[in-house]
Amino acid sequence: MSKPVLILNGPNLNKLGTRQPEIYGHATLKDVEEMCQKRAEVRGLEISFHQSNSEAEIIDWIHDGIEGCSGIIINPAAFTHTSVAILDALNIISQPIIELHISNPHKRESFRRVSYITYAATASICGLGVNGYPIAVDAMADMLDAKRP
Ligand code: CA2
Repeated sequence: MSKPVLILNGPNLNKLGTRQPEIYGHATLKDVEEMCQKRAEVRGLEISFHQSNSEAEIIDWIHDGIEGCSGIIINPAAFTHTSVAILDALNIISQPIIELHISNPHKRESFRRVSYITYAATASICGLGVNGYPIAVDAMADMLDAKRP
């Protein structure tokens, strides 16, 4: 039995769909989880989907993933631009890591152009709206298939 892919979401993403639809769209995080679940079923993956406003909780999930996951898809939200602690946790992970953003941070405020997380990411997806999530699930499935003997 293969290990689940962790899908981790950072601060304020629990409020997705309630404001700034011009940037983030109308889908809620529950809708996003369902999109990921559907794509994961098609690709034969198990996912474990989480959101937290706490940096410590996100780090604890990453630590659990050291032995307990086959890969990590992470939208660190604002922690992208601030958290050396999440970067350090991701650097312990040897499985594939996809950094994901709903918006394209590069065309927004200049502080969003800096990502600490990119240093640990195998790949990054941004600017595709919430469709980036099932695309990330597909990309993760492809990477895991490629690693299989
Ligand atoms: O584009 C992304 O996915 C971001 O990671 C979202 C973060 C932002 O700080 C990053 O620069 C880019 C913000 C998440 C806020 O989430 C909400 C979205 C809509 C409504 C309420 C919260």
